Amino acid sequence: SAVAAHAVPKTPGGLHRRASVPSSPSEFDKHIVRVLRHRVGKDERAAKPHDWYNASIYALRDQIIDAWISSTRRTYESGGKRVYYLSMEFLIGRLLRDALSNMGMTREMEKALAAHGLDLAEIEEYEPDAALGNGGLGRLAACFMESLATLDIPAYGYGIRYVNGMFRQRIDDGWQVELPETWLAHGNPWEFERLESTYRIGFGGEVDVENEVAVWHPAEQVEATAVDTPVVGWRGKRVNTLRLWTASALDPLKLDAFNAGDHFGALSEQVRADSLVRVLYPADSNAAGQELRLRQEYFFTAASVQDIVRRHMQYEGDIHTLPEKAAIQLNDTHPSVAVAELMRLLVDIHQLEFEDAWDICKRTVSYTNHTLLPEALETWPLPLFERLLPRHMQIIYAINSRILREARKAGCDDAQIAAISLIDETGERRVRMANLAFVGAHSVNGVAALHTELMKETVFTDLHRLYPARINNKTNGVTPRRWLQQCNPGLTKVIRDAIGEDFLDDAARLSDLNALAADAELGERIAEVKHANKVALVGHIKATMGLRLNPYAMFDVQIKRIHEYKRQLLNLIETVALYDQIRSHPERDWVPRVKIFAGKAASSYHNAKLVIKLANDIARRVNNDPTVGGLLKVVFVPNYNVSLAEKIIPAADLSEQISTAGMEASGTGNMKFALNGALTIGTLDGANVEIKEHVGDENIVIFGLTAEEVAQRRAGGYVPREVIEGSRELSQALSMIASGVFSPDDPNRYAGLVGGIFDHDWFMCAADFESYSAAQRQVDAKWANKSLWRESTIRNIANVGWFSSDRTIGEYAKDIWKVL
Ligand code: B1N
Repeated sequence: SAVAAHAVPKTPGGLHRRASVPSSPSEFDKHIVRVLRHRVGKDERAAKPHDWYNASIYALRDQIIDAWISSTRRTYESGGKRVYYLSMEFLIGRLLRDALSNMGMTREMEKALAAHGLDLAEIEEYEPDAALGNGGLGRLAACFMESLATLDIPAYGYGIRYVNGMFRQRIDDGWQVELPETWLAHGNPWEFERLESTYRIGFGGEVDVENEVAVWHPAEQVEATAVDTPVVGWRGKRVNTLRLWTASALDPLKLDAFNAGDHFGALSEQVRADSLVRVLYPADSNAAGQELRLRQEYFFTAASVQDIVRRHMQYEGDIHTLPEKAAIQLNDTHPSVAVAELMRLLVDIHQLEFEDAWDICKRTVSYTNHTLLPEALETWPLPLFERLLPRHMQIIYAINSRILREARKAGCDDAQIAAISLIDETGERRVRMANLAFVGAHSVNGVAALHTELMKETVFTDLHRLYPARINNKTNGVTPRRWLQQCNPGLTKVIRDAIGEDFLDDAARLSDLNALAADAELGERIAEVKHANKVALVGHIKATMGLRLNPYAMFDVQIKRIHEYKRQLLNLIETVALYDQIRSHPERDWVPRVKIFAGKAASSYHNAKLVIKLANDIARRVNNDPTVGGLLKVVFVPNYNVSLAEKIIPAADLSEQISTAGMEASGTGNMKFALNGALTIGTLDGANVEIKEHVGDENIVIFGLTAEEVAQRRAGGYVPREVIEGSRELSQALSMIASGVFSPDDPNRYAGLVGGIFDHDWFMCAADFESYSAAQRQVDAKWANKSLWRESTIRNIANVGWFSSDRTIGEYAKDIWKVL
């Protein structure tokens, strides 16, 4: 009985309103109570907050399902092309607020809950984060899913339903401790298991040729079953599907073995299947080299490709039209094996000629590269690949000989051939997943302008020469629904009062704020919202960590995965230098700062974990030093995740985006901060370059070597020791850290970390220190000029609408998928 939201007319003022009845407060309230009784099984008086939480989601879900079904039907009837986004990671976080807001039902839910003495904000806290991702790559996939629905593009996200997503981080005595996160422990009211969408996935075995057709006889098989979650677009226009695969054994319990007393052996197949979907590999911008990871990749990719082909055959009945009806986007190389799997289905099952199959494959598949870090480029030892996927190995050889023939014909020399080959022959032979994705796709895109140029010049030089039209850029974006409207309702309201509502449907319209950039009253109102957000964060940190912070201080924030290239260490060294300066000259008018850090380190990444300990060691010393008083505080907030980001970003004054130039493919946190009115201090790396172009040089603080300069310094005898000796501040800060000022219990703790900077300084912390430090003083000066700071804040908000993932997805849709 719900009104399909996409049918809601647009009133002349540009305002969408829900038509009426089903969601009038009392009706919706009654619905929640009915759901509480019949689905949750609780009486109003006996219901605990968690029961209300479940009832709220179920009630809302009922409305979503109606829109979901009508979206699916609409796609089917239009016979349009579908987009399939294959990703190892979807970092979606909580869904309740997002779904409510996009369905236009936030107020109704608030009122309904209030009628029972409940606060929506408190109910929301019961929802666990769906943390099926590490960082930027996974969060991008989540933003893209939301924008696809918003742009009314029929799309499916395909991934793995990890039982344990990203680990929970506890800080014990300053050290990171990883604990399993059990997000499914209390059930997941958002998901729908689709038993009818089950596929067999094989591993190992051998390949025979029967009647001139290759037949793969896998040694093992598991079943992949679909679990669907609805993804609601803005204003409930469309509801798409996130389809995550779970695994089970064909024969979950071998009863004869069990009855014979082998109780564990009887369950071993199910245990093997479970292991495929048990954990997310907690490595960000780092390749995870274990066999289980390759099994995970093939498991979800094969299930997805089979599902796509099955759907296509069901609706179209002709495999040749696949490229007109399906676009498969590979989110990095993790699903690269899709190229070989699709070829296998086309050649072995649908019996197409290799050349026809190859043409269909290329026209269907496209690939996004997210990193140039050599350690993150996936390659698999050939013997492992061959043992696990013997037929795919044959297909890869066949593709390779075709590609290398093309390369020879185009005049490539031996070195170029070796670089293009799908097999790395330099040491132990390995399969190059990036080359496989590149050749099997019609489009290969980078995620920021600089990154895309560097792709052409570095990892893909020779493939780019051979296929010069293939590489293109799609600068990342973030969804302004979650990253402005939902996380910062205060700012949203101020903007709406200032320029009206158009920006809610088109983030580019935030530019209307430019006319008011110098408006003191607007500046004041935005500052008030920022202050309120800071007070809220101060309350959260007090409640969770017991630390008291001053909301009038500048909140200087670096929150992201802990990685050497992201240079949390540079920030910490500068923090120590500042601390030292304040102690020597406490009489100067220092700008009070709170340095906020948060982020997880991969469990096996020693230096990253040491950086976390260092942040905590520095915090303990600085925060308890009466001579710096309230001028400097350092805080490492544990267990960074999407929900924590939603609390911290709206409260930030300064956004730290300080990676070594050339190493951060794009960054997306940088966009979220600017959208919430923080100024960026950053290097000319990733999307920072484009943020600078959009907000203007006056409204961002840039420092450090450029990517080109970094490459030059690395090539030509960079001697960090000389740089360090040339800077008193830097030498002093490094010697404080190295000598145990912050680690009196273990004075040598940081000797190795600091030694690395003296010896090689691969990430150029020393080279960029002076420039960074000077940039920080520039930030101080700007902060001291209140009206200047406020104007910059407005200029940032006004000019980053372009970084909406709606714009990004619009470009993918037009240029790559051809669906708009
Ligand atoms: O992808 C993000 C970018 O904004 C970031 O700059 C980039 O670092 C990030 C292996 C990765 N690149 N590569 C990964 C993640 C998991 C894994 O197992 C690599 N993540 C990025 C979105 O484009």
